[in-house]
Amino acid sequence: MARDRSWFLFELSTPLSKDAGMASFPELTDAVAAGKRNDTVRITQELLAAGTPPQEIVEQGLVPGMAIVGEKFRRNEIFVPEMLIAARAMKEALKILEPLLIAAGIKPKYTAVIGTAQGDLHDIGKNLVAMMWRGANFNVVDLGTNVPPDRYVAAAREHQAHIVGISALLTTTMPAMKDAVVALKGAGLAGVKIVVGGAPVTQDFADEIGADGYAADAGSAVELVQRLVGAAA
Ligand code: B1M
Repeated sequence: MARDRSWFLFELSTPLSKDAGMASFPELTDAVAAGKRNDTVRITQELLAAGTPPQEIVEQGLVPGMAIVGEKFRRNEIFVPEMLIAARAMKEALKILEPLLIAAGIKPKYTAVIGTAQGDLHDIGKNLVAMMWRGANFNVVDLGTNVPPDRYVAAAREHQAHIVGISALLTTTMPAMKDAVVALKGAGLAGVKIVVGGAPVTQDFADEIGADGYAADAGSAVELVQRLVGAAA
């Protein structure tokens, strides 16, 4: 479903500063969405030098940039390479901001655990989803591939996760996805939402195994988890 972007257009036409030429959030958002690494770093540094709090730079500059990337990816307007380039730009800015955020004791509000189902070694799609969740300012704990059900449960408990994501690329590992969902539901972890995805997975299968959500691609996976935790824009 297309989201109302009128707020974003407003932001685009509203510079932060009255001083012509000063860095603004919309400029930063544009730079990330276009994967312009040097511009992203420069604007981030300029915003910091102007006294902008790092958290605002993340939430109002970088995250909206990755949201645009996710939406374009979902609509097949851009593809994996563009997405990776944008993520690289965001990562460079985060390298500058993360120490400042940590020093200020600021952490992402939501945590997501993600991994590929037991028996399955495919991780390209899972990594893209993890990257987009990070881009949406989730703390992401990546368990890697071939993850047995009890590891999802242990990690969800240890990290007090809001989301557990399970990816599967093989029809033969879809039953392991179901086992993980059953284990997570049986563990009685309050408030944890389970989301699934991967090429052979469908909404029907997700419903059948009792998952809380299904996403067909990394862009939709962001909207899904934001909706599930109640953080949707
Ligand atoms: Co494999 N492989 N592979 N493989 N492999 C497939 C999946 C296959 C379709 C190829 C084919 O036969 N045409 C086939 C599966 C058939 C089936 O079960 N239906 C297959 C097979 C059979 C196998 C082996 C069994 C081959 C063999 O050894 N005989 C073997 C299994 C190994 C194992 O896992 N135990 C195997 C091995 C491998 C490699 C190791 C060589 C390599 C994986 C490398 C890696 O991941 N690090 C590999 C690859 C690369 C592929 C293909 C070519 C590409 C998969 C991929 O990365 N796609 C694939 C054929 C194909 O798809 N064309 C194939 C790109 C990626 C961006 O898309 O992963 O779908 P995808 O992720 C998307 C969405 O699905 C979604 O978002 C992503 C981004 O939009 N998504 C989620 C994914 N996870 C999500 C989670 C979410 C939400 C959305 O929420 C949590």
